[in-house]
Amino acid sequence: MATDVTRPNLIIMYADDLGFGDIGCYGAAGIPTPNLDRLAAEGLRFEQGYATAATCTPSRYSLLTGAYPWRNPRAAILAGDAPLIIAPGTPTLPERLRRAGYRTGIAGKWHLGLGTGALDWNREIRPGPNEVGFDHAHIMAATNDRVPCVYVEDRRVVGLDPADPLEVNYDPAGAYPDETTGRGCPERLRVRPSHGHDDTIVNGVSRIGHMRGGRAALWDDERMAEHFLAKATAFIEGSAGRPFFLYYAFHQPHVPRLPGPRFAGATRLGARGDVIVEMDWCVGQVLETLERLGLRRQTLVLFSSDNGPVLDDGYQDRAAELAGAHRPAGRLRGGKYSLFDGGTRVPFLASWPGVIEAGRTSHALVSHVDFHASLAALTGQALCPGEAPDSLDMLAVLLGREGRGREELVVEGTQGKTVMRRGDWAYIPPHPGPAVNRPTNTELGNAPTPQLYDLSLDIGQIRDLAAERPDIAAALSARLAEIRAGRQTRTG
Ligand code: NG6
Ligand code: CA
Repeated sequence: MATDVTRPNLIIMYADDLGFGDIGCYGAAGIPTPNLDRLAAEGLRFEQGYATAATCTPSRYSLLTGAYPWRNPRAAILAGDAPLIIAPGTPTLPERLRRAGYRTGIAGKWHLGLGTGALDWNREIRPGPNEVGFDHAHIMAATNDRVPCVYVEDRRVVGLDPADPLEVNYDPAGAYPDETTGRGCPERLRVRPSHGHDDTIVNGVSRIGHMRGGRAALWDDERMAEHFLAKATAFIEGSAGRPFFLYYAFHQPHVPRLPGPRFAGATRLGARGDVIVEMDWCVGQVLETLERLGLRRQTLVLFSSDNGPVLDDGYQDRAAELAGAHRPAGRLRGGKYSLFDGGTRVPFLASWPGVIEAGRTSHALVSHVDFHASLAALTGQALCPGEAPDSLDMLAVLLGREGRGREELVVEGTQGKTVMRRGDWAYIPPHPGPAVNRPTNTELGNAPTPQLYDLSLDIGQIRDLAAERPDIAAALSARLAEIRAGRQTRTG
């Protein structure tokens, strides 16, 4: 069948905490990722592809809205019972594609909130993904280390027994009288927390937050990968004859890292390496599904990660001890939570056989915030002022037809603290807070004085040039202030 270049199927596969150095095609030696390597070999690999923030909720917010996360003060790591932070009616990416005739679906991690507050998990759960553009949604509410540990499909908790209602709260003093917690019963744990994560125990793993009831609906961590994969492939299969948009949001390699039995021991790096191999297998299964259905050449596949890597993110799974020579962020400094590039520069692949030339590397600066305007352009839609306010049309860059990407980009570490990228320069304003986050052992990039790095010469951000080039630091500082004060960065 001929390729329809105006209405290809679109798949965004989005890893959770996967670093710039974590997969083979980005230099990882100890973690075999043949499927992602094949995706890169068949398409385009980006050296300067960025998440908009160094944590999950803000990045995902930008991915779907085309807005920088710090424009919305609620776009911060959310509790599992937080309300939805995208207002229904917002022209999100799936909403836009739906208007263009696409069937839209999400399988996997949501973490953008559900409901409007005081959510009753036993009734219809809305608003949620179905209210902001997804025809079909099979999700976990937040993260795999947060309650509720259940799946939600199209506004309903899956498999809930009405006789055993589900209750959830995030009150630090909110433990239910009959609840077993990691704090109270550490002997019941099969993975112990290293920091936090000592509330409700589910499947022998203590989580963040309190929950009780809903026992028939509890997920099985070891089967989560195949669970979401089955939903993703069923969605593709169910879209026959109609262009589709699938947002496949992996839970790997976020904590707790509990690979399925086939993948336990797949690497020498412990569970963190093993779940990356498991995720890579899922990528391969999706590609195989496309091939089997004859859709591979009619599908643009984008793969990336919501933020950079972390080894110890709260459980004693030996990730740091077993990492050996593996550098999850590659040559980058910092990782998840960091203002340094390790926080946000992530694996970023685009593949569309027959349209994107195979096996190339792009050095263009590009961000997930650009998916919105780029895919709007691909599907022939114009953006109105105020819609997807920070998203730039980078379609030619994503398709490898143009080597020049963004001239500038604002990137968030955590809590609305930002970095200004322009050309090869990264300017980190003075930010309060510790230089290092001790529990995760991450260099955060906070400093009382401004920092300036030339990434073309110093990808590891070792040599601070702020004192040598105060002119550039001042110009970038002024530009950052201007963007942050404005309502959108896109003109026209
Ligand atoms: C932090 C959690 C961390 C992880 C993160 C969110 C603690 C001590 N740490 O607060 O484990 O869940 O939130 O990760 O609770 S993210 O990838 O979804 O942003
Ligand atoms: Ca994440």
